[in-house]
Amino acid sequence: MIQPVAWITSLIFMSFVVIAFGLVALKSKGKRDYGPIKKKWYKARTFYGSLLVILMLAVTIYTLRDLPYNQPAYGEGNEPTVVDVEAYQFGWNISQTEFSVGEPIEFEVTSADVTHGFGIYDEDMNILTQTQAMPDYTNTVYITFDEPGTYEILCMEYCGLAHHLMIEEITVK
Ligand SMILES: [Cu+2]
Repeated sequence: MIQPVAWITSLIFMSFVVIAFGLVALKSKGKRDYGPIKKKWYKARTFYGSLLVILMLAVTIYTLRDLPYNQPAYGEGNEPTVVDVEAYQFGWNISQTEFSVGEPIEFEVTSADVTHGFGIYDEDMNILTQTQAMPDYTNTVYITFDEPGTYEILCMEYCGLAHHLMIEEITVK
């Protein structure tokens, strides 16, 4: 069924192309004065081009005026709980490990030695969010837990022999 349909459709479109070529070939014989047409459409091009530039400029200025985004991630008056996280070989220093459902949290993640990975997993070992823990640098990651439970923080970057021991639990009530 598809084969004949494709064949007929192709034929129809091919005949369109042939007709278009034929028309252009026929028309090309006649002499026309292109001066006025050219002038008219150059004017139109300048007009629409300028309009586009002005429009895009306005849109760009309007959408980028808030950069850099320094407003709070959860909106005004809804400041997240700031939690300091420091990864080290081989463990985590976390300033707070108990949270409430619906509480916006901002993890400020850094490392004391080498690069680690900060990953938060739920009880089924699904990753919820992650960022790199880098020495002399702080990465911010935001999360709001929707469900109570015990969540695990695992290192996501191989960082040495006891990398697999970098496990920390956080509780959400
Ligand atoms: Cu690590």
